[in-house]
Amino acid sequence: MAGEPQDDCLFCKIVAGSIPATIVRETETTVAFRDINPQAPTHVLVIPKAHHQDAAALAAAAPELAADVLRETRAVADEEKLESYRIVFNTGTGAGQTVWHAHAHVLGGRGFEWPPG
Ligand code: D5M
Repeated sequence: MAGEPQDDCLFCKIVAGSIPATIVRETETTVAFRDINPQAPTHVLVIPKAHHQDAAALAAAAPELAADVLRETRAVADEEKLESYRIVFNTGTGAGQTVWHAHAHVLGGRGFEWPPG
């Protein structure tokens, strides 16, 4: 069910503390931790604690929680002293999503091209 922890979800396990992560921020509703495979000098993932499979599902089912995630991307950027940065929500296999728990990538510390790859 939307929002409920999933036994087979990697990010639900990070929320539960049953697998380790380098957590940089935590709120009542969100966790931010460093990506295990960083694509930029700063690469932090911001996730809702509740399980939603992707950003689209999160926005539809829990828009206030989606706003919490977005607010936390700003807080991470401030803490990491990023003047400019990229926020990415890969949504769906074709867009490169590999973990089926909604997450925002916060990437910074280098330049970025447009259009993205
Ligand atoms: O992004 C999923 C991201 O999750 C990808 O950049 C690697 C990251 N990842 C996978 N496992 C871990 C752990 N255990 N800790 C931290 N980061 C992790 P996607 O947009 O779904 O491709």
